[in-house]
Amino acid sequence: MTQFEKVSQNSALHPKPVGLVLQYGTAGFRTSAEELDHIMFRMGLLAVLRSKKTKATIGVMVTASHNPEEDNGVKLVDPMGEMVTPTWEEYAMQLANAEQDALLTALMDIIKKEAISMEQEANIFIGKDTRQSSEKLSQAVLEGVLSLGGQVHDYGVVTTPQLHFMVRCQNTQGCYGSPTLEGYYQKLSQGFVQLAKHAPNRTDDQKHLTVDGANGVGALRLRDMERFLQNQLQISLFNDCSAGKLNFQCGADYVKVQQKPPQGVEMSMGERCCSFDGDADRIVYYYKDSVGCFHLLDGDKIATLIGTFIKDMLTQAGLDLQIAVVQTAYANGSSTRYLEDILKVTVCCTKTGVKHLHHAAQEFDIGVYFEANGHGTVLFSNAALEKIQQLAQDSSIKDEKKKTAAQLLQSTVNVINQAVGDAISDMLLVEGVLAIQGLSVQQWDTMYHDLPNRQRKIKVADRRVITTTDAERRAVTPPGLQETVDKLVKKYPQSRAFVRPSGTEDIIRIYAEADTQENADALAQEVCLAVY
Ligand code: NG1
Ligand code: ZN
Repeated sequence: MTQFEKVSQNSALHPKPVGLVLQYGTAGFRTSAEELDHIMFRMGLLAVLRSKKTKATIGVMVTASHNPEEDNGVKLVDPMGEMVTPTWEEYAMQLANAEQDALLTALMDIIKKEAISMEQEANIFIGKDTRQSSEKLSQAVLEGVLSLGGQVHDYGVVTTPQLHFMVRCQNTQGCYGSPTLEGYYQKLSQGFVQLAKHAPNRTDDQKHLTVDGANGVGALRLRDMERFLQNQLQISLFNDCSAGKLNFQCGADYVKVQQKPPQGVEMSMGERCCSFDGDADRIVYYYKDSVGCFHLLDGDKIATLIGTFIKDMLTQAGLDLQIAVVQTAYANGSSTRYLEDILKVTVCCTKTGVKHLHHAAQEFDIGVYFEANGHGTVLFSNAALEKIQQLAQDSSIKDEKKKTAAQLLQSTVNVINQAVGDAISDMLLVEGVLAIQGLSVQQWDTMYHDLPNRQRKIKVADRRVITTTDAERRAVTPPGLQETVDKLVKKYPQSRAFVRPSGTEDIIRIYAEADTQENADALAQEVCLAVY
């Protein structure tokens, strides 16, 4: 049997429902788990082609992140651990949406367009989250890969950022780390322990952190990692997968959107808490103040903390490297103002979706990028990495402050997962920075005050009727919508609002911020009415 006959035969075991059309959105394919079997098999096929084309290992992650347990999804991971390039998102859709009898033609078409040599070997890394459907769906990916003669390493249940990390390690011949869970835990924890050494006299309270694992994979893998942290962090883990439902009334997305604490977490006053999302690529922090009032420290606050720390260290180390913070339209207006006016760093705004932020961050020596929802990381250019490493290893430096700053920068580099936003890695960096700077969560919170804001979503027949420009901050169609939003915004002090179609769900999202919560809510409500 030829390879293609095998594909044809096996694909019949993963039939596509006639007429079903799915989009490769911001986070890959994502929908009800029941609709995904054929998609998984076909993404296995596509991963093989991508691997042959790039002559590198490609990742396939099965997850629907913060979405409900009943959903699932899949995305491809490119050789350096980034999201797959846009042309290949198109191929993903061609392959996924080809009717059963047209699958081989669609496959051949990609092979021809990309001039892929089928002789080339292919290596695929597969990972999955804890969803019940993930087991069977990742098996379908595996069958797709094997049908087209690819080799597979199945990492089983890992966080999304762990799979990205493995792919990057594998394709950089170990320069980035070792492509194993052990390698991941070792690299990140060593970076963190080095940071923590610069804050020697912390009390147990200061070392204590409450973590909401969203009943997902992040909880499991954080448990594995604890033994590497040398008691520098004392974690109380809740929503740890033992009983509750994934993402249900817990997790980073719930906390950020609802602006309230997750269920199932014991929080005492003033205590530092954080929530991961369902695949542990997002994190938000929060605490309850002395009168029981809830305070959220989201991706913007994390970016600001990290940006400030790195800038300080660069100054102390005497390193002239350009640092920028990349945000989206969802970034709180106060954070943007703080970064530009007080911290005086370059701030860029891109479209929603990590790939856009990642791309923009690559333009700088050091690019800190975070979505307000807590997805983000820091990218260092090769030149920046070299300068930091050289300085950190330079034994001729006599200036202690300079030497320490260089070493702290080097440890910061080690703790960061540069492949993609990573809740565990971001948590360790935040914990390290707070420790070094001797900051409590309340002190961190006072860096700037968030403008009250409200996010809403509405179902519409076709979300594509709304198109946007200016990093999604202005609506181009339907005609008249933006003018109405502009008029509404004028009614409220310090306000801002925008409307955009979601890239991951069949909905329209509305965002509003203003001087008071009442005004932010009222503005969001009025904008919702304008969209209907
Ligand atoms: P959409 O559905 O396009 O808004 C959501 C998040 C993004 C990003 C992606 C991928 C918000 C408002 N949007 O995108 O930031 O994280 O999911 O998971 O949080
Ligand atoms: Zn996620």
